[in-house]
Amino acid sequence: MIQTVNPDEIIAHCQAIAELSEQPGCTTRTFLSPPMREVHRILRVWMERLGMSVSVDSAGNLRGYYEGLYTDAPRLLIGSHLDTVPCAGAFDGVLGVVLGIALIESLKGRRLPFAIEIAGFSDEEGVRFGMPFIGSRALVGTLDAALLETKDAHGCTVAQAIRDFGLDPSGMAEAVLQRPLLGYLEFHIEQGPVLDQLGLPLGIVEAIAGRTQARVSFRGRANHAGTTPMHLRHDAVAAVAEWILAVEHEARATPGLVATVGQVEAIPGASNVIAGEARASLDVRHAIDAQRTAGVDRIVSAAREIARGRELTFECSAKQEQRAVACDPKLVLAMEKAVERAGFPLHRMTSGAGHDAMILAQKVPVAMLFLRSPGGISHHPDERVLSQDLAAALHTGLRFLEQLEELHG
Ligand code: HGY
Ligand code: MN
Ligand code: MN
Repeated sequence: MIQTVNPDEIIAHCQAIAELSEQPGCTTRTFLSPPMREVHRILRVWMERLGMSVSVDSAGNLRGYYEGLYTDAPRLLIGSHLDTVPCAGAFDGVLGVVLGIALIESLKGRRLPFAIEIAGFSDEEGVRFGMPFIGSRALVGTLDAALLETKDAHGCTVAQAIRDFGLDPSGMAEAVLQRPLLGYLEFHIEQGPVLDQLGLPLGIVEAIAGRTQARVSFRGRANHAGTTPMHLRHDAVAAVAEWILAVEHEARATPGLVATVGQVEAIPGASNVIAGEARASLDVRHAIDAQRTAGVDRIVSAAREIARGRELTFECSAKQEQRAVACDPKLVLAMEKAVERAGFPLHRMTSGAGHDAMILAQKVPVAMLFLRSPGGISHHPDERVLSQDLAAALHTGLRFLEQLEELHG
């Protein structure tokens, strides 16, 4: 096996970066929050030591450039996101950036007939602004003025957050990916149980499931918890509770559909007040768009039914649709050959999680390589990755670069 970067060093890098958090005691790093500065510094030092030129673009993406054999050589983009969900694990997102840099280090200065650009996206999870993929949208040119005016819970816009970080949102055009492009490669933990249950180190992603995100509200009538008889209540929390079970029932009844209510808020939220309003999030996913949208329609109809039966009103808003995305067949084949040449078992799969590759696919062919998630745990501090699977991913990555050399040499 080719001598690559020590996988334990990669784990150590990710764990050190996981300490850079806006929340003491757990890993929370949202769009351009202060700890992101130190993440950029650590990765910049490493990339500059490898002779790469490094910058931060107007959307707060960290960008590293490893020259090819000749100027204006086509480039392969390798990246993932540097932000996290609240109380996250140490590997979701950042592993894809660290593995990309480690792949370049494993080249030991060798130049290829293409350049490699590393992208550490500023925001994929959408935690701060309720809008995912801020960073990667900038690379495909869709982070437009309207999106830059999106406000966070404190009324701060995306554009203002960019200025607060010391960047200039008016330079967004420079963030757009430069052509010619070979494609985009994202290493990512699977974040689910499939590879772990099959006892496999790697998964070749064929497609990424589509997603509908929405905000819903049930409105009834707030009242006194002690004096209001049960048959006279219009309790919004009781309604949303009934609906959440209906959501779960729908998803269990539809093969390949997953649906989650991750946030619930009772208003006014006092223990001795019947809630006049209940707000909740909805996240529905399926590999086939028609199945997903049909599932969403059934879930919303169930909500209207429940509201009507309880004499409440129901509203569904802020829907964001992300269509399912197919990875590029040629790159999937090249990745399959790379896994085989590196000596690992082949397994093609669909990603239930969303990834920046869904956005990059609007502009370039994309490929993803999954690493096993022990216990299938993710978006949680217990998220892990195995050293031997990192070694497998690095070897496969080097073989993948060889495939591209053969194709574009
Ligand atoms: O939610 C997702 O699918 C991704 O982790 N942002
Ligand atoms: Mn995530
Ligand atoms: Mn992720």
